[in-house]
Amino acid sequence: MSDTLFSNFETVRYAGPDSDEPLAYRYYDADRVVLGRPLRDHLRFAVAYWHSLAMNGSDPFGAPTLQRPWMDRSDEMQAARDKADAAFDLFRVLDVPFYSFHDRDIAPGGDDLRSSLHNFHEMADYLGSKMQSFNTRLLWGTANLFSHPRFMAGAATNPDPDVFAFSAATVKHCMDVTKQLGGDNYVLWGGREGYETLLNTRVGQELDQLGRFLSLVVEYKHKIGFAGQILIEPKPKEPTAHQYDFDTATVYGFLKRYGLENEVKLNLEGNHALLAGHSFEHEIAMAASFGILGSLDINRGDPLLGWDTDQFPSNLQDTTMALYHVIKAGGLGLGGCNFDAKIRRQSIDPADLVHAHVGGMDHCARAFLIAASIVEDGRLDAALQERYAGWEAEAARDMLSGSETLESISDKAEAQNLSPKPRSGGQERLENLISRFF
Ligand code: XLS
Ligand code: NI
Ligand code: NI
Repeated sequence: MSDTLFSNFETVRYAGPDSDEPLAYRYYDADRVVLGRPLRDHLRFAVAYWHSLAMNGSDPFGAPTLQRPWMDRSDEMQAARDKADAAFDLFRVLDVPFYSFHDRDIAPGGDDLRSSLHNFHEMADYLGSKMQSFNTRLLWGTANLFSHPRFMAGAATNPDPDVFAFSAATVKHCMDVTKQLGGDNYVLWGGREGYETLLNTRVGQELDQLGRFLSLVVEYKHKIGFAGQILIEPKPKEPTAHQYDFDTATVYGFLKRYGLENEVKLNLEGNHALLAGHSFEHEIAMAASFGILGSLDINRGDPLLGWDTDQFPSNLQDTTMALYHVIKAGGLGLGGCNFDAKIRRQSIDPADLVHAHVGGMDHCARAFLIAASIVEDGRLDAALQERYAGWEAEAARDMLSGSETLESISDKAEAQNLSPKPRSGGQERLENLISRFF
């Protein structure tokens, strides 16, 4: 492999919290065993190909600011190979266990379906050969069904059946490649699956199209014996005004309607939670309670802005509480912490990309360690235990088990002439308890 953008960087090492080195892990000691497993296996960090290799810094008001060597190659397939070489060199520098991609991040689209698939498979083989000599594995694959103008009115929800078919073919091949590369998950983010105005939209029909599309994906997963998870990534707005996969609760309702709640889990993103008017921890706790927590796109948004800024996570309390709920849910399993996060448009040096990931990984590791200590301490758990203790009594459990009716409950309540006394929720006491861990 010839020189890449990252050849000058050594592999970043754990140096401990007191280190002054600008590029070192202070908390991410990958082999450190916490709650019975090494940090590496709890966190399962992934680099997102689109933000870190494909993104060029353009925004709605300005031209690209990031000029990467592979971006001005006239031979697009050579550019894709150069980009892949740089990607794996970045993975080496970070010593990161996973990566993730869209089909269009790793290979240029052609003019039609056949040429697009051809490019994609050729580059998948190239990545496969690189993965032989690197430790970095594939966390998930996905298809970009939103950038090309053919998808402007949606992919699965497009009024044109040919776009549905084009999308189905694209996803089929992307699932094949994800399996070929040993990916642990296949993700569907809704992209353009939503609408701008009801004047031109039949929402009922579009939801049925989306439900059918997802059923086809699940059937195909079983047909090819893909052992990974199928994940939907909720997002409430952007690019369309009304996205069908609004948030955890909406997606769960959708999965139930189409009978897919035991087949599909969620890839939850911090910034998307914020756009939905929720917190990341809310979305995680909701998904956990439905049994559909799959993986995390660990990033942050700007609370002052209404769009998806996809910044690297840096709010310690937010990340800690998010990871606390992940631990309480039993961990991420086949999922991971994917940095669906991009450097700012002025961060034009290759070093900025390295700093961003090292900081992000270290931040999450630190948050995880704090979350683990809250779990080990047990006082937060004990407070909840105590608050709900009334439900342990047999008479209370009967009300939930189906053995009581509204009438029988009423009879008993009247016989006891109930007069429940309000009890404090103790929020400030619990907030004070949590702040002691920081
Ligand atoms: C966009 C989404 C996207 C998905 C993958 O907002 O977060 O990046 O993670 O298609
Ligand atoms: Ni996002
Ligand atoms: Ni995302």
